[in-house]
Amino acid sequence: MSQFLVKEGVKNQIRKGEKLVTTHCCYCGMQCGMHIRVDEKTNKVMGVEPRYDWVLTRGKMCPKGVTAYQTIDHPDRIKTPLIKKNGKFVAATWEEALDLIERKYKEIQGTYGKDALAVYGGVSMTNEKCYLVGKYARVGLGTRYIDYNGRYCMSSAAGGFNKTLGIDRGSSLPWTELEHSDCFFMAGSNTAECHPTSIQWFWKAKDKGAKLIVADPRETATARVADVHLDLLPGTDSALANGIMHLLIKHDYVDHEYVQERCNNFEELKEMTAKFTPEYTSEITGVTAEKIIKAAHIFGKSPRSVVMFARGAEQQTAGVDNVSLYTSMALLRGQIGKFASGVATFTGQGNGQGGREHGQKADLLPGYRKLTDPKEVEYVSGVWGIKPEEMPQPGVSAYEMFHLMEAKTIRGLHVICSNPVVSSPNINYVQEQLENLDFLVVNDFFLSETAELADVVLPATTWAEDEGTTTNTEGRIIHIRKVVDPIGESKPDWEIMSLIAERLGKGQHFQYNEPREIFDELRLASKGGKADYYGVTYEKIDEQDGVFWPAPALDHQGTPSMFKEKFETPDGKANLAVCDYRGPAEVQSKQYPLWLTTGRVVFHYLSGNQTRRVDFLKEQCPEPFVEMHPELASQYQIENGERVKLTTPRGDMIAPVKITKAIRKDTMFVPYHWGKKLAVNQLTSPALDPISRMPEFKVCAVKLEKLTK
Ligand SMILES: Nc1nc2c(c(=O)[nH]1)N[C@H]1C(S)=C(S)[C@@H](COP(=O)(O)OP(=O)(O)OC[C@H]3O[C@@H](n4cnc5c(=O)[nH]c(N)nc54)[C@H](O)[C@@H]3O)O[C@H]1N2
Ligand SMILES: Nc1nc2c(c(=O)[nH]1)N[C@H]1C(S)=C(S)[C@@H](COP(=O)(O)OP(=O)(O)OC[C@H]3O[C@@H](n4cnc5c(=O)[nH]c(N)nc54)[C@H](O)[C@@H]3O)O[C@H]1N2
Ligand code: SF4
Ligand SMILES: [Mo]
Repeated sequence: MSQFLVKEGVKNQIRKGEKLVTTHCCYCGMQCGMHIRVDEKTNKVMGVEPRYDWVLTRGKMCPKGVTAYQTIDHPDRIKTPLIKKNGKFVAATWEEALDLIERKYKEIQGTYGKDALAVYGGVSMTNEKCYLVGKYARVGLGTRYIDYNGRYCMSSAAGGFNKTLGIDRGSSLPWTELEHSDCFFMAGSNTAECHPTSIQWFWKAKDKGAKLIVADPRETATARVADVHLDLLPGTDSALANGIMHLLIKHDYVDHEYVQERCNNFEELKEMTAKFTPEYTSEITGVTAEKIIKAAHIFGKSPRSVVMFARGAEQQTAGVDNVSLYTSMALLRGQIGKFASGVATFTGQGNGQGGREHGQKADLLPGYRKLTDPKEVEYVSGVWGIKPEEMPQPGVSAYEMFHLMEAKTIRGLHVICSNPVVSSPNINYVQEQLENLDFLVVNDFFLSETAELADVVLPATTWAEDEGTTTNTEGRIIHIRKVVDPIGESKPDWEIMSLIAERLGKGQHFQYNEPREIFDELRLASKGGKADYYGVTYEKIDEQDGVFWPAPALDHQGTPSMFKEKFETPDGKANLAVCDYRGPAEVQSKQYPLWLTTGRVVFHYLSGNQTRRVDFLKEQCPEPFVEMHPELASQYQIENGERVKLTTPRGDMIAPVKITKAIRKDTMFVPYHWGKKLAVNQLTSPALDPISRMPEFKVCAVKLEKLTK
């Protein structure tokens, strides 16, 4: 096996009468290695074993991962297509469901044009499926309107990386190098709860003396063990990063040779950061000047540092600026392109990296090819067997599609692998738009809040019922293996899309017998693009236990470390970010005097449609809560556990209070894993980053009320 494979001396047990199928967890971007235990006689899933010899996660898994197998044959699984009749779902055959979809799609497109249908994808699917969603929209339906749930997740990281480094690969280094780093600067990442199995690498480094700096309005479990916790006001990351860079320049921690040879804009950056003195930075961020200075010295002195961030810094209207500025901190120190140093975002969903490379985005084709570039369009048209002029134009971002539904530009929607009526901002508005559609189709394996609104629900398979690949948070492409046959009459999404395309007369473009054939087409479609998968084959993935993209040729082993020689910008140099501080879109007022931020807990995953059905996870965390500081609670005479009301101009919710000193006094935190009246997204702001079109999930102004008994 490969040089990356590490054995820790622990062997997985194989029990009599069982087989182990080697695969990866279906949830977050860590993609922990696991074996699923299957009864050889009945072919039923029995349980799970963490995989000790998987190089990145080494036998570690979190509570979601070890219970994920329980969702495979769960009693709530949708086992047949469902058609809504008189407001109620009725079980239907595939023929009936496809007949109806064909009729309605033809009717809508016949009357209002091709673009009246839209597709809303997701990245809990394999690369093969994600790739096909883009092709299904553009070739199968012929619509320009396609976007996906990663818009709410990785889009600001993508925007910032493209701007500074010229390519959107979530990590510049393989994470197995992290144990050799000297300093981690982590902004807006609740690492211990959201990427739990990555923690082992930080601890390994810490045991050898590495320093940890955490920027988060809350004292998360990770912030608690940090050398400096920068407890910033939500939405002020750009000021903080500018402030740190001011000090890196002032104390001459800059790697001048590197900056001179490999970066643009240093003088402009110096000018911009001049005003971000510790005092001015402290005024904006609410972090004391002492802490900012301490952090800058630790970071500045570390020979091998890694700047890392997650949605806390990215889900803001200044998300792209924040990513660009934090990345620039690493550039000033000359860290990107060196061993055990660099920059990385924590990828959210299991295939959050791969799923954004292959054409689910409104303006991108496979391999990160641009829909606005005629040459790129010509190339992909060739692979897809269509004429370049048949390729639809770029569409709009996920949230902006709801505006087009309101305007009746979009009249039919196919949601594949997302639950937007829970996960979008301002969901009372979103629900209204989904209810007003002429026709809504949802592919899911559990009846989500969004599926409840559908006219037709198509039973998809879980990750364990199909083969494919995903690309983890490092950029490593890995193999997801089929464990059992599809449950009930469910079908993998690629098959469902192919069946519908066939009905619409596009069957010749969707002739696949198995996922490998789709992967081979993806390899070709991405060949020569930025995210080049041409040299990646299933065989190579198995041989090497993962392949890092880009791998542009069949004899190429992949690229674990990026930017060693040059950046992917036109001139090969990185662009240092010159961005002033821009505050959040919403300001506090007398009516809405506090800040609300939102995020996750370790026991639930995203909209909760999967994890809320697992008894153990439900028991650990049955409902949302409002985290607040004891001083804020006492100001409002609120006690721990008491139910309070939160209101913004968009909606309100009632939830119990969790009093903790581990949060700023002016900020409250609510996890977002529940729907309907328990959904915090009734409150959140739909203001978008101007470049990435990412909503500002992490900051809005809110009113807190004690309920009269
Ligand atoms: N348990 C669990 N793990 C998950 C997921 C899950 O749902 N549950 N989802 C996966 C996915 S898709 C994603 S995207 C990732 C998300 O992973 P994270 O981004 O780590 O998770 P969040 O809870 O969204 O936000 C992280 C932190 O940002 C902080 N924060 C809030 N506002 C700000 C701000 O203005 N600036 C800064 N610097 N910090 C701020 C919050 O206090 C929070 O601690 O997790 C992945 N892993
Ligand atoms: N307030 C607030 N809102 C947020 C965030 C936040 O931090 N705060 N974070 C945002 C982020 S980072 C994200 S990633 C989004 C996620 O938002 P969503 O995309 O809504 O999240 P999921 O719950 O993963 O929805 C996926 C749905 O598809 C189903 N599913 C899973 N795998 C498959 C498959 O292979 N095929 C099909 N057909 N279905 C499948 C699941 O059952 C589930 O119903 O939420 C965003 N919303
Ligand atoms: S949710 Fe993430 S950390 Fe937990 S087991 Fe799955 S991949 Fe690993
Ligand atoms: Mo995400």
